[in-house]
Amino acid sequence: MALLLTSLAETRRDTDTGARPASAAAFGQASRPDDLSAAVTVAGRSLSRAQLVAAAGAVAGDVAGAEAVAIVATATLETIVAVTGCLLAGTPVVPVPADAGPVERGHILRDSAAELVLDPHGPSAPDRPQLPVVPVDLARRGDPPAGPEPGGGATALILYTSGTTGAPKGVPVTHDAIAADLDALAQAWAWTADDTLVHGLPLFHVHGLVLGVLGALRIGSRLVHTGRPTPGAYAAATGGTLYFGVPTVWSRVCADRSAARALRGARLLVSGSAPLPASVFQELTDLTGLRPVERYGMTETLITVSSRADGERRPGWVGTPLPGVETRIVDDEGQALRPDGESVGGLQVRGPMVFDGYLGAAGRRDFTADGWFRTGDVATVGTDGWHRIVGRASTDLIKSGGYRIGAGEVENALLAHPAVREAAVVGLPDPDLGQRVVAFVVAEGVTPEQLIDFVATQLSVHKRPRQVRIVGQLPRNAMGKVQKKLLVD
Ligand code: MCA
Ligand code: AMP
Repeated sequence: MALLLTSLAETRRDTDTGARPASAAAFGQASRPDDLSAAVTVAGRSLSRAQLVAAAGAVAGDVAGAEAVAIVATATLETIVAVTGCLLAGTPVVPVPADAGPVERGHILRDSAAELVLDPHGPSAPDRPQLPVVPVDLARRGDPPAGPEPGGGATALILYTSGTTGAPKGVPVTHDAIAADLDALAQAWAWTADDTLVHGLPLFHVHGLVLGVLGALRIGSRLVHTGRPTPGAYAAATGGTLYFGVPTVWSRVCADRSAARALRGARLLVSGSAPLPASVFQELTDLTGLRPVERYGMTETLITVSSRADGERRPGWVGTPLPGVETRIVDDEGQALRPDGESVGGLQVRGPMVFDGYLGAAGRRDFTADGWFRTGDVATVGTDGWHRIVGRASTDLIKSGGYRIGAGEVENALLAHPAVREAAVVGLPDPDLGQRVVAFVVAEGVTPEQLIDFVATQLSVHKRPRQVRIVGQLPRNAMGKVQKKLLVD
């Protein structure tokens, strides 16, 4: 297989003299001038490629042989070093949102069977006290273990993502899937080592971690992570050519006109993770002179559809399938629909970046017999192959600020509060976040604010309801099922 972190492997080869395994000294020394310049910057702190490889080598020594390693994924250089170290060692990485509350973190650690926790901030108390917690120290130096590279089919990451009900599910993502996706994106976006990638997205999801970190490391472009994805930080990043953001970020950039104008020198602005409103597309174009590239994907499939650097960009449309990807839309019976720009159906995808099934799940329930993954998104495809995402089949998956949030997980968190008798969670349209999480709750002796704080302490903070409405009863049909459509209306 092609090594996932090819450009880092070059750093090792350049500093090594032959076919023997790279030595510790070799990892610590740089022979190319660019190995000494800042390759990765996070919130103003930088590492050269050689420093990154050396510090990651030390981590690799800590984690080699573990079944899986959890990383408390703060937006820091330490997280990038920790992830790189695990990948070099062939150890699956389980990124844990830094603000995950005890319920969410406990589930992720248990379900993934992580054997140790890498924590950039040292040994804080995790929710499984029996797990060893290893700090990440940028000053340490080491070699990855000199064994064979992991097979391309080996799991690189186990990412946790919301389903409609219950706790988040683990998505194993292989080295090969990531490599295939990044190479396809590099082609579509003409992304090269000459680029400087700028973004400030969280490092525990596909967007910020796979595209935003592993993409830069594989392709060899410089990475400037701004710590937070604020308009001011994007504007202040020097030398940026390629910028990533979720629609909320782009809409906030547009609201800060001087920040938007500071991006005029960029090559490509890329939006994804949620629908980019046509009005934001237009405003961004007017302010920056750049028509944003939109792309579509999922944790389970990585990015599968995108517009191209050398092609048209259409507001409201996410482009055409990446090289190697097949898509189709189907009706309720699973019959393929014609790509005529009008028929609306369930979107299914196939390709080398699509996962094989959820961690621990028996069978491939979310795949058709002939291997197509049912995305759960509803789309239309034009005669020219362009895709438009119309919405989601289920109202129980909410996209807020680009985060995928399962209504069931938030409902369960609310029901764990002693004052709550019933709860129904929906996503309502929101001008800033796309959708905002709103909870309708039957409860006594508790305020909406107390319930919002309760969820924020049990789960990741971004999953908290932005609004709680205390009601006398929930609308139910004759079967007793909550009628969420009535709540949304
Ligand atoms: C507010 N805060 C609270 C509470 N209320 N803390 C505790 N309890 C409360 N009740 C604090 C938060 O901790 C935070 O603190 C601050 O208020 C602001 O938080 P919040 O309001 O949640 O942030 P925001 O400004 O609304 O965030 C918008 C955002 C964010 C920055 C756009 O949504 C974001 O980063 N989205 C990116 C999501 C993403 O990467 N998705 C990719 C999924 P403090 O300031 O101290 O932190 S991958 C994917 O979708 C696929 C594959 C794809 O296609 O890419
Ligand atoms: P996640 O697994 O968190 O990556 O969320 C994946 C979901 O995000 C998809 O199933 C879509 O519903 C949504 N999504 C991602 N990119 C886009 C996009 N460009 N336009 C519309 N929806 C998107």
